[in-house]
Amino acid sequence: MSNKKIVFINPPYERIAKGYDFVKHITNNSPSLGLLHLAAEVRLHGYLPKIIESDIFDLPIDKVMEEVEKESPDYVGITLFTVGVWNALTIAREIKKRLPKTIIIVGGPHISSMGKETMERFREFDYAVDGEGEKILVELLQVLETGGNPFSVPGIIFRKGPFVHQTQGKAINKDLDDLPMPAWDLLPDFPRAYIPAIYDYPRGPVATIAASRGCPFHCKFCDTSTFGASVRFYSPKVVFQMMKHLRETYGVRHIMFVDDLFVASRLRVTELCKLLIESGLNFTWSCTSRVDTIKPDTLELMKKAGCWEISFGLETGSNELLKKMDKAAEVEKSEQAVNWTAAAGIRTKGLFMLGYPGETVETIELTKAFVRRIPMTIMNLTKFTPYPGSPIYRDLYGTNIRDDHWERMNGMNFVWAPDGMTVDELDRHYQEILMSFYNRPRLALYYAALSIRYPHHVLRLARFGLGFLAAKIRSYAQGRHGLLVQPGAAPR
Ligand code: B12
Ligand code: SF4
Repeated sequence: MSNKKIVFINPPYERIAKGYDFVKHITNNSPSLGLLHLAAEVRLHGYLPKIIESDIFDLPIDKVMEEVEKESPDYVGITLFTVGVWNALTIAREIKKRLPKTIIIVGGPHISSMGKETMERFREFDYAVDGEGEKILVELLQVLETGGNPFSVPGIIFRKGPFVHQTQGKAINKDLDDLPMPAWDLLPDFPRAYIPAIYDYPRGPVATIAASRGCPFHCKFCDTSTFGASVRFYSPKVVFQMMKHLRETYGVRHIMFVDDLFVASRLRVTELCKLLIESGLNFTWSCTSRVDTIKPDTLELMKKAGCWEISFGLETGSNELLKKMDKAAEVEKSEQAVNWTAAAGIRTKGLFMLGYPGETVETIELTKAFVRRIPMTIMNLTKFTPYPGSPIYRDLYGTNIRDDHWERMNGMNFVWAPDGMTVDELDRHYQEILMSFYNRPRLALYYAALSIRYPHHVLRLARFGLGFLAAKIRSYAQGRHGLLVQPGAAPR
């Protein structure tokens, strides 16, 4: 058993443009579940973990550093999404300057997809873990402490002399039930500070759970490099125990299942639903599903068990584009799934994407018509981004894609435009698609009713509105004449 300190960091990343901080009042503030799992596992082996959630608490890099220096840990573990790489690097540089003995370990989706390249490029990271980190991180820490040979640890990347080495294998947990429960107790101000996007849950407190890992599909825009194609599930009993723990310890009332394919196994979903119904705990919950894994009878049972919303990756209203994405789905099937979901009394959140290669004005018109036609309740439109680890990244890399776009890869910037379209045009269509969905009396009535039933959403909206107003006034006071106009730029 070790008693060494390890500080885990979810680095800050750009998800809100400067001057738009007030948007935080309405956006998703989910913690890094990965860090919660890692912290729980290392704690089992005697390590003393701490978690810094810089984005949720608006901590800029100097504040993150203050906290790290205060702890003076033996190890720092940083979770890397592509969008957070540069900020993680700045943090690592500062740690190397101020705490030269601290060993820096990185992992997460960016490492699972681009581990070797990242380690070759950034000497500030000492070790990287490829894939699911729980067991391998502990193995690595033990080797580091006993002066063992890192070549004996599978699935890691490290530097020895001038060379970067990658050991065989990729970390994967075959039996999820073996893992300790995520260390929610280590999250500062949990669950209060970790609220999802406005109107995306009925009432809090809210927590996230990944009830399975892996996805066998190969949609070309999706980065599946961390969990791979083999799907592994927690047993329904263990998922239920986690939910019960969250209710009894923190009063959590709504769960967001973040697994890629929550409904992949009807048997398991049915079993979990039965446990929830029998328990009388009255949880509400939301999950994701493919359109082809859902059936009316399962939906009916899910509704009875508290299912409030299902997110479907609908992507576009064009079959041609779905084919180009290798989505293995059709618009007609999507429509049927959304209709079934609405008929069961469950909300549909449609996940869409704009600007995928092959997008044209015609495919955009099909999407606009589609979003107005289906009984969807909430829409999430991302700007197509070729994330490293996705098959499309490999197709496009070397053409317009450059890694200096990393810090902009948050789904809210167009870092690439399809042939025949400019980013400005795409931005205009982006607004139009959202307006064609939201700007309808049916939706306005629905949200008015929801606000009356769950008034805390209105409070969030009011804070957002006040923030917007204050930012606008500030921008005029500083001579910017608008939020996006930089000082010195001519007013538009
Ligand atoms: C929930 C979720 C979110 C949540 C929570 C984010 C968070 N910080 O965890 C929210 C909504 C905030 C979010 C936002 C974004 N997300 Co997101 N998200 C997910 C989702 C659906 C599940 C993540 C999860 O909880 N998994 C379960 C936990 C246990 O796994 P994990 O976090 O990956 O951690 C494991 C390993 O990665 C590894 N590991 C992780 N960190 C570390 C650190 C060390 C030191 C070690 C050793 C190991 C290690 O070990 C962990 C335990 O096994 C995934 C899809 C997926 N299949 O993973 C996408 C995914 C991670 N998101 C993605 C993206 C792009 C984003 C956004 C940039 C934009 C967007 N589209 O929303 C933002 C940026 C967020 C940020 N930087 O924090 C991409 C990442 C691609 C990439 N290469 O960067 C994914 C993979 C979706 C996809 N298939 O394309 N997301
Ligand atoms: S988009 Fe969904 S179905 Fe497609 S590969 Fe990604 S997780 Fe799997």
